[in-house]
Formats: sequence, C-alpha cells, structure tokens
Amino acid sequence: MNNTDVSNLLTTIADLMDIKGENFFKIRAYRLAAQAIHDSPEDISILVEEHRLKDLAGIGDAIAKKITEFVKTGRLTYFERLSEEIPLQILSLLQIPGLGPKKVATLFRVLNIDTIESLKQACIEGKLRDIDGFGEITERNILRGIQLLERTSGRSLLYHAYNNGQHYLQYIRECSKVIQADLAGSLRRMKETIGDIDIIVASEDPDTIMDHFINYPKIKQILVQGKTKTSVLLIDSIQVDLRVVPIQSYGAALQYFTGSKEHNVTVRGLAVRQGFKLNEYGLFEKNTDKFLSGRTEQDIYNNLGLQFIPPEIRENRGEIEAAKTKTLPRLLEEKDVKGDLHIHSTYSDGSNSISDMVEACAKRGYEYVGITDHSQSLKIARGLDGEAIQAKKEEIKRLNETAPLHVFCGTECDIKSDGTLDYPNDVLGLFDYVGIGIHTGFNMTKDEATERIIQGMKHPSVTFLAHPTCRMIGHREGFDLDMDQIFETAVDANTALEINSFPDRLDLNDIQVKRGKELGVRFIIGTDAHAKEHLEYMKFGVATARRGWLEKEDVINTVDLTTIEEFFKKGRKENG
Ligand code: DGT
Ligand code: CA
Ligand code: CA
Repeated sequence: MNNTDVSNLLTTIADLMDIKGENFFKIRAYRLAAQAIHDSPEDISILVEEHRLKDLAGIGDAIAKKITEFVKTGRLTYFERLSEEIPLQILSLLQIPGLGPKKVATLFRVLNIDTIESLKQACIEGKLRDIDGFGEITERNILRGIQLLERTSGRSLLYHAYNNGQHYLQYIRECSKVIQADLAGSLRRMKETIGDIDIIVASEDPDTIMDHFINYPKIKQILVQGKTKTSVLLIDSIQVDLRVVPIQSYGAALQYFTGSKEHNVTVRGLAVRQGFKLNEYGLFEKNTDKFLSGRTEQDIYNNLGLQFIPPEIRENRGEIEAAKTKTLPRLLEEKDVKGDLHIHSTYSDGSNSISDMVEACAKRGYEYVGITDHSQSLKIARGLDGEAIQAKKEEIKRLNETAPLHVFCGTECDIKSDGTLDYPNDVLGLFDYVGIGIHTGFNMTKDEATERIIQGMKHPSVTFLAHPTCRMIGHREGFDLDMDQIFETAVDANTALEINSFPDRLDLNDIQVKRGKELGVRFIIGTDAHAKEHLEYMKFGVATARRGWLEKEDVINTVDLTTIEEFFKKGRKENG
C-alpha cells in the first residue's frame, strides 16, 4: 500500500459521491486529501503509524480515520458500501469530455447506462434526447466527446510524460554502467501528447542496466523483458521502452528512435540516394557495409550533408530541405524569455498573491512580469471590477518600489459573444497592456467565432490574444477558425498571438505557429499560471514555439524591459 493507492481510493470516493449528489464541500475535502497524500514526500504507512495524517493540509478526523482503516486492513467499509450503491464501472463515463457527474447519474438512473459503449449506442439510437435536461444537442456533444476520447485515449499530456520521463532518466543515470542516456521518441520532440516514453542508453553491460531499470520504484508492471529492449508500465499508466546499445551506435539509435517516422523515412531515402545505408546501428557504405558514423547524431547528419536538426522539428515539414541548404532557423531557447505576461493572482482566480507570484518570477531570473487577472463578467473566475483594478494598480505600484523586476498591471479581458470587450475603453486605458480571450459561449459557427475574435483583436487597446482557439487537449476541440484570417488581422492590427503554455492548452499549436510565422505574426509565450508552480510550464510553451520554428525575434517577451515598454505604448498610439 503506497501513497498513490490511497490517493486513488480517495479520488474514486469523491467521484462516486459526486455522482451520488453529495455535498460539494464534503466531496472537495476528499479531493484535497487525495492531492495532499499524492504530493506528500512521506510514506503513508509511516504517517498512519505515527498518527501524523492530520498534519497534512486538508485532512480532518473523518478522513484520517478512513485512511487508517484502509492502510491497516487493506479494506474500507465506507467505500464498499458506496460501491454497492453505484457500480464502479460507471466512473469511466466521467472521462468523456463535457459529461459531468449529474448527467452520469441521470443516465444510470433512467437508462441504466454504465459503460461508454452502451452510452455511445444510446446516443446513436437517439435515446437521450427525451430525458429531462438532455436534448439533441447534448446527445451530439456527448458523441463528439466520446470520439475525442477515443482519439486521445492511451496518450498522455506532454507535461505528464515529461515529468515521468525526466525522473526515470535521472534514476537510470545513477547506474555506474551507463555511459550515456537520453530520452528519445515523441517526448524528445516535445510533441503535445505522448504515446509512450522512449529511453536510449549506451552501455557495454546491458544486463546490469536492465536490472537497474526494472528496479525503479514507480513501476506497476513489467511488459516485456529482453536483453537489449525492455518495456514497463508505470504507476501513472505510462509505458516506457528502454533500449541499450553499444556506444558506437548511440547516435544512430538516438536518431532512429527519436523519429518522427516521417522524418526518418525521408532521411533514409536521402542516405540511399548518396550510396549509404542508415539504420539504428549507424551509417554505412551501401556496397561495402563499411561503418561511417554512429557515435553521435551530429556525425550522421553531417555525413549526409545536413546541418544538425533539433529534435523538435523532426517532423518532415521542410526541415530536411532547410538543413541541406544550411537555412535551419536558430530556434528560440527558454533562456531567451525575459518575462511572463500571462499570470493570475488572488485578485481573480489564482491561488497566490501578486507579491508571491512576483517573487517566484524573480527566482526564475525574469526582467519583468505582467499580472493579467480576469475581467468583470467572468464571475466564476472572480473577475475584477473598477474598484478592484484601482486596488491592484496601487499594490503593483508599491511593489515596483522594491521588487527586483518590473511588474506590469495587465488584464485578461473577455471577448463577449458580439466581439466587444468586457471593459469600456476608459477602463482598458488603466492597464499597462491588455490581453483578450474567450472563456464562455463556445457554441458558434466558424464564421461567427472568427468574426468575434477578429473584432476583439482590432480593438486599439489590445496587446495580445490569449489561447486563440480555446482548445483543451482531450476535453474540448476548440473553435474551428479561419486561421489565416486571424493571422492576417494579427499582422494588420499589430496584435500578438499567444502560445499558451498550460499543459492541456498549448494553444496555438505547433502547426498553427509555423503558419502564423510564415504570414508575419508575432507571438508572446505565456504560462497562464494560476499558482507559483505553474510558472515552470514556460518550457512547454517554448517547446511548442520551437516545434513551430520560432526564433527569438518572433517572440515579443524576449526583448528587454525598455523595448517591451515601448512596444506596449507604441501599440496603443499606432492603433488609436
Ligand atoms: P508516440 O510514442 O506515439 O508518442 O510517438 P513516437 O514518435 O515516440 O513513436 P514510437 O514510440 O512508436 O517510436 C519511437 C520512434 O522510433 C519513432 O518516432 C520513429 C522510430 N520508429 C518506430 N517504428 C518505426 C518504423 O517502423 N519505421 C521507422 N522508420 N521508424 C520507426
Ligand atoms: Ca514513444
Ligand atoms: Ca516506443
């Protein structure tokens, strides 16, 4: 019994209570407890043994008692009773984007639906539309949600795979028989979702490496165990493939298993046309099988007459041609970013105060930071009214007297359904800069949504458009927009487009970023941080920018403080 087991049980209980329609606060207590145990560095059995459960934030008497019972006996009476009332399999329905516990409960009560398969069938047969609170639109949305789930299921968010992959890699590198070890596959390419994690190790002693590999404490199951390839499933349900190769083939293996497949196919074709043979062991002369290179990726690319191609752009989207003519972009790096311009504080729905967020930004070495809380209509996110804006401005002014970096007072102002902004012009004038975004009203046609966004972007006070398509990976498709029209407006109106770094947004995505750059768009990369811990998401925004071929010059928040101040001011003057 470990922390994850207990945390999972508490989450399951919360989900079941949710479907049962229990009190909101009671349910939230279970979710907070689950989180606290998941995050605790201390082993749950020790916490129970030493009666220290209640030291964790959010754990009270009732939950502590239940955890103790579960850890000591391996069973929990309360949970067993709950799962008699509500079958556990019903929880799978909660994975469907847009389907909440209330609807799940109704579906179970009225139609006895308890699996995704039976729900899909019922939607197809039109059985949901007559239920109270449902309708044809709900039916269609649920079907779309199921399709979205089918497309993304089995894949993890980059953020999730990245943390697991880095942790595992560090563990592997602790083994003294490792000469070199790196991530490969889609994770090294920093794709937005990851099927499985690939790790390549160079070593002359594969047996020792494999022994070490399978002793990693976070393994749930060993899937395949071989001499040079082993696959395991982690507790977090991600598969990891490890391959061990001799050092002279390390670069070749890394190149081969980093992919993408499409990139590899084209590179191999190029090799063949030059009289070579390329595989995971190295680059060879085709006729004589003479080994040419394989120790490093750099050697291989150079032997083929190519520049070294950064992993993030190995997608066969023109990088091989560019590498041939030595015209690859000099990709943006995380250290080029001088500030984060999309941050929330306790003024709206963030969990940390402005000064806490600013302090955390200073630790990251930023030169400036912008606090962009929500606007007045967004009540669920505690959007700011005029009075709150004044208070916030005052606080920032005081902070700027002592802060080690400059703090801007910004906003993330809603674009209303008719394309107007959620603040009148005089209020917008109070901010140092204005980000705009959509958070409600997603049922629109392509033309309507495009027009709504373009209207917003053309407003003279606007600096940037936040998370342009509003997609949520695995949860919401995002607006179907006329992207070229958005890009053209961005250029004409001098409005930057955001690459939002939040793990389930990454919006714009890599392909959109690349197209936008070709049309002359300028970008900002923001984290949309709602807590200090979210500031680290910047690396996923930067990765998305790199996958979209961006260079430092394409990204506005790489310039120094004076230049960005000019940019904010100039934007306003030029436009109105
Ligand atoms: P994923 O795991 O679905 O997110 O995507 P990848 O790209 O990590 O794919 P994966 O794990 O199946 O394989 C890792 C890399 O190995 C892949 O990017 C390219 C290479 N690879 C795998 N299978 C083949 C193949 O049949 N042909 C070629 N040329 N390369 C392959
Ligand atoms: Ca993979
Ligand atoms: Ca793999």
